Amino acid sequence: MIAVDKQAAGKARDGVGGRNLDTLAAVVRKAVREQPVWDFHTHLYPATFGTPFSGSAKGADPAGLMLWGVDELLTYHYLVAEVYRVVPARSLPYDAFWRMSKREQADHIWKHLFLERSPISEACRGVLTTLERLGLDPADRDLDGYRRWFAAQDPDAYIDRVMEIANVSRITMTNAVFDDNERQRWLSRPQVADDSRFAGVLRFDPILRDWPAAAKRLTEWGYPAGESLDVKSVESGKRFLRDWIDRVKAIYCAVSLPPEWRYEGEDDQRIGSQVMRRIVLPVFAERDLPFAMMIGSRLRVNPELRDGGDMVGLADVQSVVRLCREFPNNRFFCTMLARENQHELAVAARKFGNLMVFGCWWFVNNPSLIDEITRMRVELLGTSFIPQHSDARVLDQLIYKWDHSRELIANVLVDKYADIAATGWTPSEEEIRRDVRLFFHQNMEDFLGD
Ligand code: FIX
Ligand code: ZN
Repeated sequence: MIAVDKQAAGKARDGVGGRNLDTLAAVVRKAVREQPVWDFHTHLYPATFGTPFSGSAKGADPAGLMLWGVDELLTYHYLVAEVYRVVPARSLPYDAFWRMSKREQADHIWKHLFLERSPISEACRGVLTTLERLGLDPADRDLDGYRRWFAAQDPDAYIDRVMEIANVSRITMTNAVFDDNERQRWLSRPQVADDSRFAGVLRFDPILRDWPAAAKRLTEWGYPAGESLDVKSVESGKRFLRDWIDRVKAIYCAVSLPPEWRYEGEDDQRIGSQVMRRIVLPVFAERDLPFAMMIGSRLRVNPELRDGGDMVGLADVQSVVRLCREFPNNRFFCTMLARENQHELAVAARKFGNLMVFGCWWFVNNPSLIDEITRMRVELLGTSFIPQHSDARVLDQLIYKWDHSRELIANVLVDKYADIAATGWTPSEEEIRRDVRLFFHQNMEDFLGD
């Protein structure tokens, strides 16, 4: 038991210091630092999916899906959007930027966001944290020096190195099977993802975002389906999901949905709601697989920025509530992109045990908002949520995404444990480690129902 004298804790909290609270804080920070995390959502791939940058290995694959190294870090779509704030398109037309090599794009971003302005945005700071944690010195500001270091790394071994530094136990992929490049890699090499470091997730956005277009593709792929949801189309849709759940060995299935997405209930005859009710949720209930909904991304408001051109919009939590109520045999993971949706979503999770809130997604994955959202969720949900996912698109990003989030989550937990310690209820180190394991691993594993 950590000896925290109630009075000292009370006094300490009132700001007159308290050696005991320091002890408690040290135990919490150690527990958070040492707990391996099962990363709930990333866009990462093993080297078997090919890599445009082969480092010390042979055989770079320009269309490869494993992204890593300093040039990928610098050309992250967050930074592409940021550089177009300081070098507008009239100075560098978008197509000219996209015609540049990855290295030239990285040079452009390094010059304008790191050298000519202080790299204080979260995405810029992330590059520096990653370099520093890899043992490179950001003070050198020597991009070519950093490149030489990365060029000496073997991609497959480097995955282990990054997972070790970030203390990530398992990486959950996002297998976007409507993406031709990815789908072909699965079809041409079924064991392409046989790598225990990575877990598969079936991502199938078009089926819920645009059924008519999805039905055309399903038909091309041997799943005859029409715009109207006749019995044959429903069966095809279900067969498609079952086949790909098996192919990617999905631990859950996921979509992102626009802010306008609505589910009005069992009488809602709009095509998207019918697809949800008649194809998607029945298959997931049958396969006992949770369904992750990432809601609030308005895609390509500036298509010239490609992945950097998406933005946020206010979404409807009541549609999630209706699904949880109407489908009690389905389990739902949910994260929302808009800051303004976070409170209502956390309250909704208090009402439905089949709803698990996760992560500070994308535009709320910033220190001030991670703190706000995590603090509110602990106050409303205790230890029964998944505080974060990395959403890493570049392998090395695991390092900074978790480094920054662990610190912020620890800050919240230190305050929350101090509050209960002030009452005399002092958690033991084991209890703190148990709670931290819930946040970083067990809640996910339990909700997956493994
Ligand atoms: O829909 C998603 O999974 C989003 O996370 C991505 O599409 C987005 O581009 C991203 O990288 C956010 O961090
Ligand atoms: Zn994502």
